[in-house]
Amino acid sequence: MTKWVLKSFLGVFLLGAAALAYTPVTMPNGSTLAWKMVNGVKEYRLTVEEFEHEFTPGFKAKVWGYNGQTPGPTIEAVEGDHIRILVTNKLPEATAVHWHGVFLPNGMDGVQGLTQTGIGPGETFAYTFTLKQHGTFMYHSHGDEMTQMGMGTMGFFIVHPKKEPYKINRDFAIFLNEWSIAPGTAKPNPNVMTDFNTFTFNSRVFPGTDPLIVKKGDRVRIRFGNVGQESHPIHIHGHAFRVVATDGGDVPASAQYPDTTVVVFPGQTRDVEFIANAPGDWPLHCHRRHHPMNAMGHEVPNMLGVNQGGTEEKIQKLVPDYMAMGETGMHEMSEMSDHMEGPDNTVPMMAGEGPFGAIGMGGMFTIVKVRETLKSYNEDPGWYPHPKGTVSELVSPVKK
Ligand SMILES: [Cu+2]
Repeated sequence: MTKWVLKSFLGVFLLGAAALAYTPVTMPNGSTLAWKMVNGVKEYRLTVEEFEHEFTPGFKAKVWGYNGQTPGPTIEAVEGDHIRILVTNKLPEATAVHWHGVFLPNGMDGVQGLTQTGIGPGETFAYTFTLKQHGTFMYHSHGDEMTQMGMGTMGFFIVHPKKEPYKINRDFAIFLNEWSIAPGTAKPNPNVMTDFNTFTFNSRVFPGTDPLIVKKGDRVRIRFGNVGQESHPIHIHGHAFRVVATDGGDVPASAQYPDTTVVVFPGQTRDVEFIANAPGDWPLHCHRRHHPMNAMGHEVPNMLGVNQGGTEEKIQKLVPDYMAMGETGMHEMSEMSDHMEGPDNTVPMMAGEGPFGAIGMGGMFTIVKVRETLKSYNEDPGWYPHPKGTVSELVSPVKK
């Protein structure tokens, strides 16, 4: 398997890279699926299996996904391609893979029991079809969906047009998802319907999310996908974007409008584009208040404004991991987290250290780093060097 991937990856590199008629998609914290040509057909290989996934350093869980990744590696192809996807099932139960949004023969749609026999444990099925459209699509389990998708079986399926109407400089793809992973446990609980505690961009939580590195003036596309249980209003700072495509096709220019937040519902993809014209470190995050946060107990009593002098210590004698909500708010938690021992295998609710102190975020949060000059898109340029006189500053001493 490894040998095949390496060989085909080399094939992509040698045959594909020089001849690519499109800007390849960048999957922050993820990867693109290698392919090889077999008698005029682009052949891809997916193995669905269980493996350990890291959400951020110090926080791991056993999940299900494709080729050891959740989201699985992004399938990238071009309109008109004849493709074959070989799917091997290493799960303990049958599965099928649905190609969400892709126009194909009914029998290739990947719906267990309806359009095909389930792929049993240890079996490999082939899906063969020709791509008649371009756009951002997805693949995911369509057999025991609730369990399998709740465990992470999903990925992007991106089809580029034969000829790009204009040049995209940076093309990113971010899969949105939510999980329920109780602190100290090792598996997501797919039975949870509403009270999720882990909200992810490409199955990572901040501060484990890769930044999006772009150059000033770049035309940037970000593709979002969601096959989860919740909708996510994704917001960008410092810029306005337009939704240029959905999984149903391109949005005509006359129907596009500027916005700073795009809601991505379960079963949708949304492609947004903007010109990165403002240098800086700009957050890109879900705007639901609990989603750019990490795991927290939602049964915590509201202690805002309550003098708790000594109560927490007294309770901790009886319940060692007890933590009360801060009396001035929650930010004190992010400042405490560096010297406070939490439960095993989780991450502080608010985390990340910025150039001005604790950032106090988590979950669905990352940073778009726009720079006038860049050595490379693959190298984090560090924190934004603000021009003199452009940072908000203290003008009156704070009375303590
Ligand atoms: Cu959200």
